[in-house]
Amino acid sequence: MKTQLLNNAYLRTTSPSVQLPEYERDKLNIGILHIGVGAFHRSHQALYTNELIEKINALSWGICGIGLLPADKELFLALKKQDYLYTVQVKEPAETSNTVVVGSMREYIFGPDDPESVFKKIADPKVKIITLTITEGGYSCNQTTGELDNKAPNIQYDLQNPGMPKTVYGYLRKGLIRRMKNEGGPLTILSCDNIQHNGDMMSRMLLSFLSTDKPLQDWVQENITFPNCMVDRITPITTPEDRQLFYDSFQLIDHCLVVCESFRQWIIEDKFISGRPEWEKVGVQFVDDVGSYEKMKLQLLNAGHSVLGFLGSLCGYIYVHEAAQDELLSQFLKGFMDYEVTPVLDPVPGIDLEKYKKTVLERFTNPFIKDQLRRICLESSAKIPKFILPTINNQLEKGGSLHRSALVVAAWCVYCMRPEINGKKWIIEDVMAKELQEKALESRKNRLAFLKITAVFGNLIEEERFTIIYEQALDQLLNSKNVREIIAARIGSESD
Ligand code: CS2
Repeated sequence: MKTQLLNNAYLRTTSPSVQLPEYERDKLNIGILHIGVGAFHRSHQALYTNELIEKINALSWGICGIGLLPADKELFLALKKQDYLYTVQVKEPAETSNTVVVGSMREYIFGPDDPESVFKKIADPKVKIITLTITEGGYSCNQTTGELDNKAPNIQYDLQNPGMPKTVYGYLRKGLIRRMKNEGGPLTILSCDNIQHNGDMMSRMLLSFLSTDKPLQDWVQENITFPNCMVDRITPITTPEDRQLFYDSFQLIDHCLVVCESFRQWIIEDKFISGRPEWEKVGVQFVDDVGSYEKMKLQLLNAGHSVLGFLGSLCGYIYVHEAAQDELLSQFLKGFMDYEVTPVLDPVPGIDLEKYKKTVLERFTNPFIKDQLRRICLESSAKIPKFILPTINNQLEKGGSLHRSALVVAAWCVYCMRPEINGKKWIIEDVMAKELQEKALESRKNRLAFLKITAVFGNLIEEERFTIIYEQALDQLLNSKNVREIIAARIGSESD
């Protein structure tokens, strides 16, 4: 069989080895701009949209991808060579695995090389929705005040240099000014990041960024809606081995391959001011208030990931499934979910929490996706405030258990201290790496030093009930050679 690069020419092949889009892709109009085309967007929203276009010929909802970061260039060039086609490979046991080529992304603009085209697209009346996956840290929200971090260098830059922006807010400002002037019509901005009330957060940050431009601010308030939504699908970093395996199976080269689990969920508040795709036809749930679903997912699944990320790494594991299959770690995680998270969750309509937790634990043990603990731990300075701190703060208010959360934070501190592990240099992949490492190292002498990072922990250091348990946990981790013993001691019961 002849080998080939996945591209438009391949769509015309008479004997494709994978499932191809059957709709007329050249008739697809751009109705959605997506900022931040990472693996998750491609395994989730773009795939749902692909299925919808396939199912009901929804040709007005094609996606234009947008990259704003210099690091996005590599993917942009690879996608461009493939006419923006890529494959999603669901990795599960044979009966649930499947492989499909996604055609919903018709275009891609790389902002740093061509900002003008980004502004133009934002102003285009045919565009009705802008979706975002810009990561938890991408919103530049100050953890202590909950407001836009005006002091962040890129925000400062964009506030002072409106011509050539660097941040999502700078791009939006220029594009929206044009949309307002050209009467491009209302628009929905849909954040798809793992943040509680992600839509509200986006709206608050954007309006604050626009505070010196009253007419635009007013226009945004009247013409843009920001639904909250909960997104879920575990999507590891694609590795060269994944691509090789794909090639070996299908004789097709795809530099933009995405691998993921079969589970997926997307729950959205139905507040689309300018119309929306009928995503409910492909399994998306629309609700009036997504708050309790978001909270459940962030504080159980995402936080659960972080628990395995730090403790699993300290135990020497590389992959999530290895850590999740370790009886000791899974018991600890179960206790964390049952005794520390569950008591602070709100009732979640239509969801059996016990079942949900069981499914999360099962998903973590999936060995086929080879999800990396490294992926989980990266950029934790933006994740912990969203995934674990709400639980700690709620438990402080309620006088509930904190032993496990405190150990997790202490484990993160130790994780940030390590100069090397198994002879390999330990790299903290985090925009705050320097500060994290400095404060972690300082903790050897002053046990509470790590908690002084207010950008992450807010005022947690003032909460004595937490700091006493945390100090104890850190002490134990630093003085013992056996992490497992310390974890075992904290499995305990509800009453601790
Ligand atoms: C993970 C998430 O980044 C993380 O720490 O918890 O990427 C997680 O895999 C997704 O949110 C799953 O929906």
